[in-house]
Amino acid sequence: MASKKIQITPQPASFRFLTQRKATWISQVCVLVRAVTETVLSFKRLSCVLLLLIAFVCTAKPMHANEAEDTQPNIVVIFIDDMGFADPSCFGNPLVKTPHIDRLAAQGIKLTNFYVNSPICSASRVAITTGQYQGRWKIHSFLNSRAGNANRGMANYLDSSAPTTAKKLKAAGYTTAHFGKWHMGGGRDVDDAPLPEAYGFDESLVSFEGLGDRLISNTKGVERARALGHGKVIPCERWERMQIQTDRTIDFINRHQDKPFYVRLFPNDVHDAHVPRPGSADKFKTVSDDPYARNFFAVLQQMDQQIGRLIATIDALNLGPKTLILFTSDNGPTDWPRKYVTGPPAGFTGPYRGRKWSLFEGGIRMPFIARWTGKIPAGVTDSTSVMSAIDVSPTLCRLAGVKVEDELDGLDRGEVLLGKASPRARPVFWQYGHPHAILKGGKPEHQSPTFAMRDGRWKFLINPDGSEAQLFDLEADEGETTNLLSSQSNRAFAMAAQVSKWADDLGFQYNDAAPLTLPVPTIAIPASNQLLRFVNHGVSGDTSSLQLNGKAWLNLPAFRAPKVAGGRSLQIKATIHPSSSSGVILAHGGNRAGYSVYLDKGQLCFVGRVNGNSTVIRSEVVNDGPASFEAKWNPNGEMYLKVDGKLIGKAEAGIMQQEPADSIQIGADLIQPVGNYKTPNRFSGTIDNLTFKYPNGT
Ligand SMILES: [Ca+2]
Repeated sequence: MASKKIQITPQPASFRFLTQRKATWISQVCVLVRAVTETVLSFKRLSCVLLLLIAFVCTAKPMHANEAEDTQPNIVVIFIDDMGFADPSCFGNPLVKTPHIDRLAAQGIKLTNFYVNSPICSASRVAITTGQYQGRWKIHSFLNSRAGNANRGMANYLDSSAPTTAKKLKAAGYTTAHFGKWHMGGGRDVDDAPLPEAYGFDESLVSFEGLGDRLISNTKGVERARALGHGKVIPCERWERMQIQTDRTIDFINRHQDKPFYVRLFPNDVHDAHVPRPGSADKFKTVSDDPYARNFFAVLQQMDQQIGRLIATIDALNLGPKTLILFTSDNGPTDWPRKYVTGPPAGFTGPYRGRKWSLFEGGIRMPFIARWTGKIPAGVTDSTSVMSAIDVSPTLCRLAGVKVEDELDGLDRGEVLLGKASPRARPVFWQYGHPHAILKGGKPEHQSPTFAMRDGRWKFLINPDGSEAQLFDLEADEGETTNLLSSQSNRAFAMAAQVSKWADDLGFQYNDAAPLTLPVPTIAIPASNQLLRFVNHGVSGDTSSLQLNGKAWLNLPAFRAPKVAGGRSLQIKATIHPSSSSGVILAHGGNRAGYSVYLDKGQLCFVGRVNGNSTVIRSEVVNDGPASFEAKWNPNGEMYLKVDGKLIGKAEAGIMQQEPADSIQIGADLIQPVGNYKTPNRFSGTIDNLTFKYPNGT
């Protein structure tokens, strides 16, 4: 196995180089020894020995440098932000062309089974940077403010002791640089994150978020960034960022074309908001009636043009045969629930289910291109080999002849890049969601369980409590539509056991005693920028109108509940048509902390519980409605209730010190009652347009 690898990857190239170099030295030393021996016989040959000695000293060192340059490829990694699998036209964009990316693909290899390790920025960036699962560095989701990070059990930045490709290549003689989005720490109120140079980069120009010299494209952001210090803050327009980042990359390549270099171009495009150069979206009027979509296409096209400029530079310098170029994206395309109001959000996932924030394929399977002229076969598509972003670091290091530590999670996939398809020797695992992130997918069917695993053709997904277990055969069912849990239960059990072992290794909670259960019917309720998928126990209707018959209720498992303790604001709004005089509309409770809105003898009540003490605001009798209400709990501890737009009352409830213990229930309060009523206190009637608001960043 090991010898097979050595034959295929260019590691042997450097091995050959070492062997050749040693052979050269040995032959030169032999010549010297022979000459010295002969000299003993004849002092007349002293001048010859001196000449040989001079030749030896002069030729040995430069030979080393020249050969090293021949065997160490330049490396360019392009990591687009929020670009979907099918956004490049060579991966299936149905509406617009990306000719420069397509040309790169035609000159290299396309992988259609390449995965990032997270469906969100920071976490995905840590994995591709380190070659390790990001959970090892406690960066499970996007990096936020200190409080936002602490609430989710996350670090504020990538520890600078983490292994990185840049450190290893720099140690091997490469000149290194990072231009573009960083988002591995430094920004908002985090001013003590290490600069990119601490991770092995000789040069950098970052953007939101990172420290050191950085591009910032909004006025408030510029002020905030300047207040943080640590580098020059360069204001620019949003549509200028990628051109500047590409300019810097081109300048770096021009300056370092004679020695091995490693450069990362990580644009902020094509992340929303999509703000193209003024006027540049007009040409897409024939493609889409939606101005939002047109803006996206313009940003995508500008990104493609910058990629074209970069590749043209490399080719004009005749660096193609010496330069390995990787091109991919950090996670699937955006999926804000609010975008569905006017049309689908921007970005294409091809045949794949789910988008950003999802462990279904659309969130993590990315378009991937590798080009190395003369080394990587041109125009090839590998549609079987699984490769993951954690594999990028060991693969690049091996191709550069650099040692890779055993503790990396990633595998050397150099042979795949060089055109030899092969199965990945180990499964790939994912964790995204509770307790570090809330699923934000804009459609209920996009939201995935917390854990996922890909092994060969099989994909398995599961929650930490065994729920929503799903097994898919991706070769037969790339859209993840047919759950094989029941028909292939032994395979599912075996994969669940592997997920459990991996979760244990990474320090994630996972209850391996819980039975595997199938997904159950849910109804999604909007909550700020999220959809909360409540498990449906007999409720009729849909998101906009819930009909409860006195037995039906909805339940959001506690692990999915947005956090509310510690002075976060919360707001609940709905219009009710009650057919019973009492009953719980919504309760999120426990006997120490919680809140509930309920009807009591025809009066609407809002109760908050802090340290076991209840505070209640009670309305006049609303009879059978309709009555619209707004219940709000502010971060300063003040609650209020409005009915039909009129303020009913305010109260000082204080601040919950701990999260409510139970799940969130609609239409009943089944475990520990929050209010002064008896469980289950079921509601009959209709609840229309129920929405929550919770703070962002949970
Ligand atoms: Ca991203």
